[in-house]
Amino acid sequence: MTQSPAPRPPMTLLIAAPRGFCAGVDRAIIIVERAIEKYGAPVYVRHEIVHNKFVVDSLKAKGAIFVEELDQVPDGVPVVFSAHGVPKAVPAKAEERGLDYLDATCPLVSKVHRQAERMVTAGRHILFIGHKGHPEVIGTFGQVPEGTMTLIETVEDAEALAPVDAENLAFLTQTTLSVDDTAAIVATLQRRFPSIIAPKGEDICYATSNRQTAVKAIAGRCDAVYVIGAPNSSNSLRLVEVAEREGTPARLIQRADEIDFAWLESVSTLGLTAGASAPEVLVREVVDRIAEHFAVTEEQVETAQETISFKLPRGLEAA
Ligand code: 2E7
Ligand code: F3S
Repeated sequence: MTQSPAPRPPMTLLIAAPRGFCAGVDRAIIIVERAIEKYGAPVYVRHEIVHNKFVVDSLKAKGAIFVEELDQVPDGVPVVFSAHGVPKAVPAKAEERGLDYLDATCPLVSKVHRQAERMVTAGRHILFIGHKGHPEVIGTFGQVPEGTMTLIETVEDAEALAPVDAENLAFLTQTTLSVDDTAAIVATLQRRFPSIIAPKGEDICYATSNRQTAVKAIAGRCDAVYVIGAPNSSNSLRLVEVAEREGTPARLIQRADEIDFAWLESVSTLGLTAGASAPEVLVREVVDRIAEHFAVTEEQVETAQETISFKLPRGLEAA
């Protein structure tokens, strides 16, 4: 007699919304796709267009070639700059070489770039709150002359800073930071340097803050949280931190094959979210894989609705 399979234990999935792709990521991916349609393959892309292997591999399959530096792009082929932005020297070099280039920098990053230029023109020294080595940080530093911007990563950095002219400061931030950590750094700077100029509006973007609010809303009700995203995705890493700070164990996974079922053994409510560069198909893949092991009940928890979209660069609009 064949034995019937053991019943699957119950599992509630609380799925945060908003999650996943933001308007800047949608736009950046479309730019690569349209560039391939317009110019034909291959189209080069400087840096991962967004920090997600699945997205990068899908675009590779369509004819994109990913490189880290412009000098890896052969003469005569078009190149796309990633959503994270590039130092000014990069488009300048592309022009010098006569390369066709398309800039997929998120418009919200470009806005920070323009503010940096304006602040430096006004004679201010900029304190830039961000994570060392991240491409967005490298791109923003590359908008202004060397020595006019200082990186602040932590409250300790803000406390230790000894500026040449404390009366002449401004600050800006990376777009994907922790809202709470940044508020603490800004409070420190404003206490120490009361005349510091703040950015016009918030630099942390709507997508970053909405995803943090959403994961915060579910974390307290969950035994554990999975964030779908890549290890080099700043905004995804921040979502793990936010969940952990609510006292809930949280982990980053890229795809369903990284699910640790031993970790889920004592979990009856699991939170799920995805970073701004992680496509919804990967969320579905994770849900479906969990449903093979558990009797799943899904609940969407929505803390905001997003309607924002960005225009494409001229020449790439739909026909
Ligand atoms: C561009 C910018 O690609 P991501 O994972 O990038 P981060 O900056 O979070 O590592 O996510 C989309 C994105 C976010 N910010 C793209 Cl500046
Ligand atoms: Fe732009 Fe924010 Fe997305 S800066 S690329 S809208 S995460």
